[in-house]
Amino acid sequence: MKTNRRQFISRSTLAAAGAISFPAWAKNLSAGSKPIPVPGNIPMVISTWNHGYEANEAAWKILEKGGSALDAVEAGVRVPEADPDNLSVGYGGLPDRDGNVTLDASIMKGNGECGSVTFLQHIKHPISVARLVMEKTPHVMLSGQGALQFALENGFMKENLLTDKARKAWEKWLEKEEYKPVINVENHDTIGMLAIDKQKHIAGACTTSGLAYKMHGRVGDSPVIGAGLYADNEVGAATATGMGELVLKTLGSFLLVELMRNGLSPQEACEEGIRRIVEKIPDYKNFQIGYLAVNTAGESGAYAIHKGFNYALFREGEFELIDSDYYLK
Ligand code: SD4
Repeated sequence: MKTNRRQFISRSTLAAAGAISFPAWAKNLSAGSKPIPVPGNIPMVISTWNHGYEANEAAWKILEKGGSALDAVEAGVRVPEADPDNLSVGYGGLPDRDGNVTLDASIMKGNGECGSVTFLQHIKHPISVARLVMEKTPHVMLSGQGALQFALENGFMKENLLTDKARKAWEKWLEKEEYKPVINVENHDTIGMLAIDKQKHIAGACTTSGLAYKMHGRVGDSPVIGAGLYADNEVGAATATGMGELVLKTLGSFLLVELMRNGLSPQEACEEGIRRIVEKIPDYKNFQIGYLAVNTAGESGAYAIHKGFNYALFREGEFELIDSDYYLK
């Protein structure tokens, strides 16, 4: 799939034929109080990068049947998690500098329930462990050995996640041992996914093997609720990809949702989130960050520091891979 062009795949002529009716709930919204939904905007799912397209396909199957946003985002991000050719999520992810694949993931419902795992090893689907943390424990976050123990107790299999491809890449890296994140390349492909279901519930998921060749024990933004992911049924949701330290320093996803709560559109919120990084972080030019946001009306926004961030957007009659706008022109 090409990254540099918009793809339109029309799956439905219903919208064109006027067969989609304006949702009943939308009629109750008064102008000015909340965004007026565009007919057909919901259900919808949006996610980061090229691999978001295949992930959205899995999520969409659930959403179009009336399934929950939570089930959709979990099923969606499991696709890149299981893909051995994806060097930045789950199985096949590039290891830390000591050769360990360590995973971070979070999941959140718009009612505020959330769960996450950090620094988890040997489990192919950290997002499903994060969901169980949310559903079965009194906690939000489990880390490292404890997260692994919890996963094993709940029937997950212990696996070797370091593929030959990732091991070879790491061995090549060891020749120079130079730690330099490359903008938009191999270590910036976390999947962050946001969905709204037919019942207007919002959910998000974010999962990653983190930065390639990071220090052992490093945890990024993706499993930190409010940093890599945030969702609120009353406002919308946001997710982040890129150099997690910048997102952590500005608590990016929570910031975006609060900006939307204060009246900004998803696009304006993403731009303001990037502007915050630009203002606060002197060497921001050396790093890429991509933000995605949606509001309750199913409107979406995206913005990045550098050129090269793209995302997949699915809603009825609209299935696209889109290049994001960016700050450094
Ligand atoms: C991290 N934000 O661990 C993640 C990496 C990422 O695309 O987004 N890669 O910092």
